[in-house]
Amino acid sequence: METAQDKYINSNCTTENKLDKQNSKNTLFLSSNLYEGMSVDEDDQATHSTRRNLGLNIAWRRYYNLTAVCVVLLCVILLTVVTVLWVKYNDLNTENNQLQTSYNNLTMQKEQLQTSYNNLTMQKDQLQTSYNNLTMQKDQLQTSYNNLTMQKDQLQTSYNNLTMQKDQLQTSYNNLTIERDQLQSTNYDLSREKDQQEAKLKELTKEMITLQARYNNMTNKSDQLQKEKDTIQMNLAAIVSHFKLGWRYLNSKIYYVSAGKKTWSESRQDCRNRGADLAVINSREKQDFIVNQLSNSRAWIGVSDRDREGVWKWVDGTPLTTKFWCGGEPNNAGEEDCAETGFPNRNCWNDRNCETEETWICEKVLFSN
Ligand SMILES: [Ca+2]
Ligand SMILES: [Ca+2]
Repeated sequence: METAQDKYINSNCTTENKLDKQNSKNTLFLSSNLYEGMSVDEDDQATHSTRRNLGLNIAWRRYYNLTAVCVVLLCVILLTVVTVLWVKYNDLNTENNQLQTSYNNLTMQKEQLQTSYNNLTMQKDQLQTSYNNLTMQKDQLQTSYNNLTMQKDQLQTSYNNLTMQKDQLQTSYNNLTIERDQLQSTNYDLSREKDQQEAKLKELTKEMITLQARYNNMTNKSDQLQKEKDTIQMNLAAIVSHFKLGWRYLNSKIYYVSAGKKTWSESRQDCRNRGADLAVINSREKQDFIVNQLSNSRAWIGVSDRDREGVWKWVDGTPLTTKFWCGGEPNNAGEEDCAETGFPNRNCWNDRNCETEETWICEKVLFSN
């Protein structure tokens, strides 16, 4: 694209070419006139050389003068034209310089404007970005504002409810204050009564502790009595059940007198089969009791010297300390290693052969004392 500077330069070149052409035309015009005048003078000289030599010097002189005048005029005209052209050239040059200066100024202004335009464009982009950001922030703030407005409405509602509740509580507080004052007026009397009641309560508490201790003791005794009662009932039931089977009771033990007769060993085995053993007689009371149960019949008891002659030992492993031997017994007459009792009208023992068959008496511990 052709710039303004290029157009200006072309216009100056065109102007300069026109001036050169005009000068060339003027020069050719003057030269043609000069040559044309000189050709006429040569023809006159060739054709009328005789006339010129003879007397036409006046005409030649006139022509010469005329030519000189013409030359002078031409010089004046040329000088005038050159002067005018010089003035115009200077004017054009001055104008050209002014235009060049204006062009430079305009170029500089254009560059400044371009720079300003670029800056403004950049600022505009920045402003557009800022505007977008501000728009987004504004939307967010609008959303926050709407949320805060909704929360504010909710808080306002809550505040109104709380205010109403506060008024109700204030009313209740006032009523309670009145009641409190009334209660305080009677508090003194109640305090005195309370002190008296507390004193009574302490006494009652002591009595209650004492009674509680007595109650606990009674309860323990009651429990013990209940246990004893249960034990007695259980033992009584056991005694009754054994009594129905022919057993008899004495001091926590029961005794059974057989209906048939066996040797000492068979008799002991029968007692073991009944959960008992042959009777161990270690007291007068038991001796008398057993003899009474036998009704004057002889029966095996649980003592022998079968392991070692002369060393009598009970079936429970205890040694023989309390003895109720009849007079002269034990005499081991014919290898007698087992003992019997229940002689008619004789409350004593006799040693006898163990293989003899006779009645026996069993003893069972029913319960421990
Ligand atoms: Ca013996
Ligand atoms: Ca004997």
